[in-house]
Order: sequence, then C-alpha cells, then structure tokens
Amino acid sequence: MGKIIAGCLAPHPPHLVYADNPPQNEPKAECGWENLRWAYANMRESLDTKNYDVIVVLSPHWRTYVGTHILGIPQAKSVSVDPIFPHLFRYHYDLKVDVPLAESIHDEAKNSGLEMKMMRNPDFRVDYGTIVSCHLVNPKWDKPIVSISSNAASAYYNVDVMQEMMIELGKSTRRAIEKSGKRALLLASNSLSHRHFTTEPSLPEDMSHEHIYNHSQYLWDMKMIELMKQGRSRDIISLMPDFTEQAISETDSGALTWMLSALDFPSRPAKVHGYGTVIGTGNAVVEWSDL
Ligand code: 2X7
Ligand code: FE2
Repeated sequence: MGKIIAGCLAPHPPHLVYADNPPQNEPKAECGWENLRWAYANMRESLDTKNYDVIVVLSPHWRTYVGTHILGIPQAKSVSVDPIFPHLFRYHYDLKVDVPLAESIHDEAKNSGLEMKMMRNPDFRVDYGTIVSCHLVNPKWDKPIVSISSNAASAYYNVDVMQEMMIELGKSTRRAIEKSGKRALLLASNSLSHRHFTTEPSLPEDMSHEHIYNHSQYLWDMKMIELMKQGRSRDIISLMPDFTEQAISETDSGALTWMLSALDFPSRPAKVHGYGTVIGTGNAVVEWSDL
C-alpha cells in the first residue's frame, strides 16, 4: 500500500530562490533571507533520508474559479516568471508529472462530489508557487510532481466552505496515494500572515528593510506555529477561519487545510525548521514526519 511519508508547510516567496542563486534562475542576488533558506536546507536534509517517489503540491498561485484542477500532462518545460517580481524570478523549469496519480486523485475527489478537472493543455505554464516550493524542497527535480490548483471557495463563499471542500480533497488525495502503492511527499505551498510592504527597497536583498509589518499578525503566526509544535492540528482547522481573515493569510488557498486532512490531522508534534518574513509576510517551514 502507498503512503504519505511526510507533509510540509513549504511557502513559496520567490525571493528565497533568488537569494540561493540556482542556475535555473536568471536574476542573481548577493544574499538574503538566510533564516528561511537555512530552514529549508535543514528540511531538505531530513526529507532526503526518506526515500519518496512523488511530490504532491497545492499552490495558491494556480487559482481556478470552477472547481479544483490537476495538471495532467506528462512533462512541462518553460520559464516561470513572478508577475510582481519579474526582476527576482525568471526560472527555467523542466519537470515531470505523475499523471496516473494525478488522475487517481481527480477521480477519487470527483466521486466524493467535488468539482474537478484535469488540465491537459500541453503549453500550460506552471505557476511560480508550485515551482518555488518544489525547488526549495527538491532542487534536483529528480521526482515527478502532482500539481493541484487552489479553487476560489474562500473568496466566493467563505473559509468554512473552503475547508469543507479541502478536507474532502485531502481525504481523496490520501486514498489515491494509498491505492497507488507510492511513497508521496505533500507540500502546502503557502505563507502564513500576509501583510506586506508596498515599496521595495532599491536593493531587494537589503535585510535592514525586512521585518514584520503588523504585530497582531505576528501574534497570529506564533499562535498557529505553537499549535503545530503541540500536534494540535484539529485546533488549527478550528481557528483557520479567524486566522485567515484577521491575518489576511494565504491559508485562504486551502493548501494547509488540504494537507492536514490528507495527513489525517496528525497529533504528533510538527518539526518547525524556521520562521521569517519576506517583504513582511510571515513564512514558516514546517515538517510533519513519522506519521
Ligand atoms: O507569493 C508570494 C508570497 N506568498 C510571499 C512573499 C513574497 C512574494 O510572493
Ligand atoms: Fe504567494
């Protein structure tokens, strides 16, 4: 039987790739955001010991308005450009997709009553959230991925409706992985609090400008991280509507709810590898392993 070997909160600020200077990214940096980049390095070290076959990722920046879409083409090759930060992120990717697993998640979710669609456009450009999170977790790109969109249920309805859907999608994802016989790593590609500055410093990696912009949102981030450390994932789900609205959090995408549901709401403490801000947004790098 297949299994989920770990789930990670794997935020996607393109600044972290920019500051790492991988060959795939055109812009080059001097340094920057070390606390988060070192957190990712520690998480990679842990994940690299776990022997997994596929990465399944849900990204806020593939936004779909009628249901959830799943990428269904075997290979994707193009340049991913952040529309807000094109001077930081122009990344050449060449990735493989686990289409059978993608189809199986689609079918399980559809049979559970969710609105689902396979994305079969061969020229589809993969969003930067998916690319950044996958790069930071596995820069070798030697595993196929399954890429899942974020439906707009939080915006159309509210966070409670979004959670109902994402809990169902999480259960469907788990069933599909178990049936696949594969070992899967799950990524929730989202930041926590999301108040950011509106004027960029002339040198983006000038860390003297980098800090949280709102203490209340920082307190919310600390509250959620404390619950992760205590293994209280059901409490995270209960607080998600207030957190998402008051911290303007990227959890509105449903990524974290989907992942916690797929992990069957773990009660083991998560490993928090680090926390830091990027343009003022709160980002935690967190691993749920040994489930
Ligand atoms: O998409 C993002 C993000 N979520 C956080 C910080 C900076 C840029 O882009
Ligand atoms: Fe984002």
